[in-house]
Amino acid sequence: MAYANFGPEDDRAAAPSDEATAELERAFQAKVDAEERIEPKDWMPAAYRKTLIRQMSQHAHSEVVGMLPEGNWITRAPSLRRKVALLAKVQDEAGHGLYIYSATETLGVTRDETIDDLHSGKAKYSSIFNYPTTTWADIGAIGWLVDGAAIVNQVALCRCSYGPYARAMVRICKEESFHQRQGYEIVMTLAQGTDEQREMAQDALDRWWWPSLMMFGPHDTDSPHSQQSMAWKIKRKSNDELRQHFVDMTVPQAEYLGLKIPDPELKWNEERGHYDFGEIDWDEFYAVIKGNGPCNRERLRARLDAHDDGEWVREAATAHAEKRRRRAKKEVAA
Ligand code: BYC
Repeated sequence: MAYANFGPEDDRAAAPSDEATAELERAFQAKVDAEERIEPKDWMPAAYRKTLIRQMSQHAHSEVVGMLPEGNWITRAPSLRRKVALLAKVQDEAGHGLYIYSATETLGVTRDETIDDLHSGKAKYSSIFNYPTTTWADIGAIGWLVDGAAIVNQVALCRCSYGPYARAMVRICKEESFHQRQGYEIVMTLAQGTDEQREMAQDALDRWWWPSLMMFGPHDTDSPHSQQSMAWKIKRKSNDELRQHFVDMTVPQAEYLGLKIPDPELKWNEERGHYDFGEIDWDEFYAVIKGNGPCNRERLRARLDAHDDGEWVREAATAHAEKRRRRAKKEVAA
């Protein structure tokens, strides 16, 4: 169901004159510049709506696909306490996906449409979830680094100009901060453990560091959407600014753990007041987002199977809703 009573097609159907459209666009931009939120029933440029549908649906897909690498370890968590925390975290990610799918529906697309785009490979999801979780230390590294990077990105999105997205981010960030701490605590326990455990923690950091930096997207100079999204205040900080913030925040955390970030060029730059760091392997990034990462096929297969397996639930829910609707109609008639 779409909440808004207009969609991308209706923008065209309404077809105001060029002059009227220019005036609407001016008023829209003035509202954005005045830091007022755009709400679902407000007029918005078709391209703003399209950008939000793209980014928000891809964000929702990331939350849902993001359950898979960690879900892989629920049955093998090393203690009951770890299992309970991991289960809660993975369930939170499902909830995040659902809030963001709902927020995306306020833009006039249905959940079925956005999910079809994921299943057909048209819509992306975050590159990070195409890497395998081969040891328990990876669960720590995901919480610490992946949720850590997600928080940096999402705190900025709490001030996004589109109301439903910004509001969804507030709760999501609170939950992500629990996720980040549970991950950091796992890595800390390993880093303070036996030699073998310390090696596991270092190995996980070695494998997850660079993919975590890739989560922020291409350099600003290579990011086709950034300029417009910043002008519309969908994005508040650029990809490179957020990446730098993440590096600055995470290096002292690694130092505290006694772990080494796998980047020989990493160095504090007194003049800039930031860490300098090495270049990301952009060939790897683009291969992963084009569907050729280590686990892309496996992840999509798992989502397609889950969708097929859930067919009976959707059918039963629809039949139940239909029965209730018919019963309510009969009661009104009686
Ligand atoms: N992976 O012009 P750009 C979580 C694409 S889940 C894949 O900079 P934009 C969690 C980009 O889509 C939270 N694709 O784009 C869950 C675009 O392609 P399209 C995940 C990427 O949108 C479970 C093209 O590259 N967070 O926390 O202005 C367990 C050009 O890029 C990536 C979000 O989804 C990437 N890393 O900026 C644990 C955040 N980077 O769409 C944790 C919401 C770029 O034209 N999204 N691309 O085909 C955003 O903030 C922005 O969309 C991005 C990219 C910063 C990611």
